[in-house]
Amino acid sequence: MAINDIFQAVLTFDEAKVKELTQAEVDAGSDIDSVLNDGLISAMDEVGAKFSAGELFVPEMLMAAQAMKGGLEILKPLLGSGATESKGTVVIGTVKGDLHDIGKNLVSMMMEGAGFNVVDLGVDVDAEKFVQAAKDNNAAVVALSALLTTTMPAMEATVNAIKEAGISAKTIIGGAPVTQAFADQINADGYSDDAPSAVELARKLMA
Ligand code: B1M
Repeated sequence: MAINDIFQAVLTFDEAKVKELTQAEVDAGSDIDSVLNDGLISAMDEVGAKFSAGELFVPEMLMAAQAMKGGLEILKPLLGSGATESKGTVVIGTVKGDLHDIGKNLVSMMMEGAGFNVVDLGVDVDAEKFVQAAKDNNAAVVALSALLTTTMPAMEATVNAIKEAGISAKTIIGGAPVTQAFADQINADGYSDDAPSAVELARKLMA
């Protein structure tokens, strides 16, 4: 019941309540996997489904992600300690020359909400930094964001650098000017047009 309350609190964007309820579950010694998967992650899955159905929009998705993050911060020290299993590492960033980060942050938060270990490199990230981070963190997926047509070539440079470095991580790309055709052209492993579908894509590529 209390875990369902966490689910509802995320869906009503109530960060304070998510934190309070999550802390109460931790204090009560509840199963962390269940708090994460049935409380926080399923709520974000629901948010993703509502977004895809046109029932929620970007600002609401950001508020839900922020509320989910409140709970995740409480669970984080317990994650990776054997209490629960990470679903794999995603290295994410906005490519070189590009300072737009709202969409990238949303993807990052949704990835975290889905249980992935996320290494967020921020904005204006060059190819070498992506390669190094993918190596250092044994990334399963490297996610690239670009909002400018002028920075799309930096995606190609990054995808090439990752492949040339012999890293097995899958590369996925997104951002307003990016298309599936562009992903095919630069040999990226996948493209998604919004945050929930980026999560689905990462899940598929890691399966
Ligand atoms: Co800029 N900007 N901007 N801007 N900006 C755009 C992108 C632009 C379309 C505006 C316009 O002219 N109509 C235009 C680009 C034109 C083009 O290249 N075709 C533009 C421009 C030109 C510029 C500057 C060059 C302006 C100037 O200085 N002359 C400059 C560039 C700076 C730089 O990056 N070097 C610039 C600067 C800025 C601000 C700093 C002022 C600010 C950014 C603040 C920030 O991000 N912290 C800004 C903003 C806010 C925008 C608009 C208004 C909004 C972008 C946004 O956050 N959207 C934008 C116009 C618009 O889109 N209406 C515009 C909301 C966000 C949730 O959507 O990022 O698309 P989005 O993310 C989506 C999906 O794309 C997807 O998921 C998200 C939703 O679920 N997605 C991914 C994103 N990344 C993904 C990665 C994935 C998967 C999915 O990985 C697998």
